[in-house]
Amino acid sequence: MKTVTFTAPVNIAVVKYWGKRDDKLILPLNSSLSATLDQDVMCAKTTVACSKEFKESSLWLNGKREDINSTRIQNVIKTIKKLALEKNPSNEIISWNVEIRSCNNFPTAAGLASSAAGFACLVSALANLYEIEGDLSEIARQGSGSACRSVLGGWVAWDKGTNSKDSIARQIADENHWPDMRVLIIVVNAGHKSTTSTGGMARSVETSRLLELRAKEIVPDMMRKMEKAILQKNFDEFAELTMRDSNQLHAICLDTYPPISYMNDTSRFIQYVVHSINDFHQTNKVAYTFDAGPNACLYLLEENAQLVTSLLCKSFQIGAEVFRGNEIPKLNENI
Ligand code: 2P0
Repeated sequence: MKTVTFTAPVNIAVVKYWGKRDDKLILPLNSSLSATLDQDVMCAKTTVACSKEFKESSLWLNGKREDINSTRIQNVIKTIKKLALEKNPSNEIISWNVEIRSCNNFPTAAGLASSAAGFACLVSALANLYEIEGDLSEIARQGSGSACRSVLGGWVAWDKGTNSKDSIARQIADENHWPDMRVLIIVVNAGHKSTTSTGGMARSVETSRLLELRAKEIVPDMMRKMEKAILQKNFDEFAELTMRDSNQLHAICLDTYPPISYMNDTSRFIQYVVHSINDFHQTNKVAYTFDAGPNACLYLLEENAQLVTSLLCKSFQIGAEVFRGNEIPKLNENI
């Protein structure tokens, strides 16, 4: 029997991936860019074991048995076993059944990049089990698109590429590049989202003309600007681009037919508070971004963390008053 355990971090995109041009290989319509988070806070942990004694292969997610024969899991396992066979045809463990046990230390399928961390982790663990070396992002991508960005640390671009080999992750700056950058995650709802990312983006590809425009005209320019803002550590510019890109994703979701709403009233309240804080200070102190769920990811610098968190808390207290039917206070004057 051979066992390995790996952890892999979540990544939060600032230029979002939304839409595939090839569903099987998971090739995206547009390039995307994200920051990989520190993995001691949010990560997936996966143990893979293989043994001659195992009667069958099995998959366990957060303690619950799941179908190991799902296409994506099988694509990943088969690709890695094929590489392992090419490397060492006499490696007998390749023919043994595997047991995969994975868990997240944060809400699963709540729009917090759980599949990204999960597949990045699975691919790293399997590669280690079968002693495969080299770039793993192409394989992770075939498990879940955004997973290819989680195999690298720091600021990571996923170039849309022209084929499977070059549609991979590229580190644009390492984890030490912007040491005072922080991400604050506000869990608005930890439940499973009603429209999966995969289903949502397929519907957008079919029905949204805005998505076509975004992929062709907008993202290439956005990628250049975002990369530059990150390399120059220009927070004001970075924040505006991040918020615009998030808003565009959710505009596309509304342009999808039937429309998809991932953000809820609490998400929009957070969006409003962030703009109020930035307007009041006449510069961007904080940026929101929302994935395929209502939860908010806020990017901010360490020096503003206390200011922003206390203003958010105050705003939620005011919000509760409003909810009770009291008059809407002017937020700027209250903070
Ligand atoms: C992103 N999301 O760039 C965007 C923003 C959600 C919104 O990547 O079908 O779970 O497995 O390739 O990777 C979520 O999509 O979708 C995602 P599949 P995935 O982070």
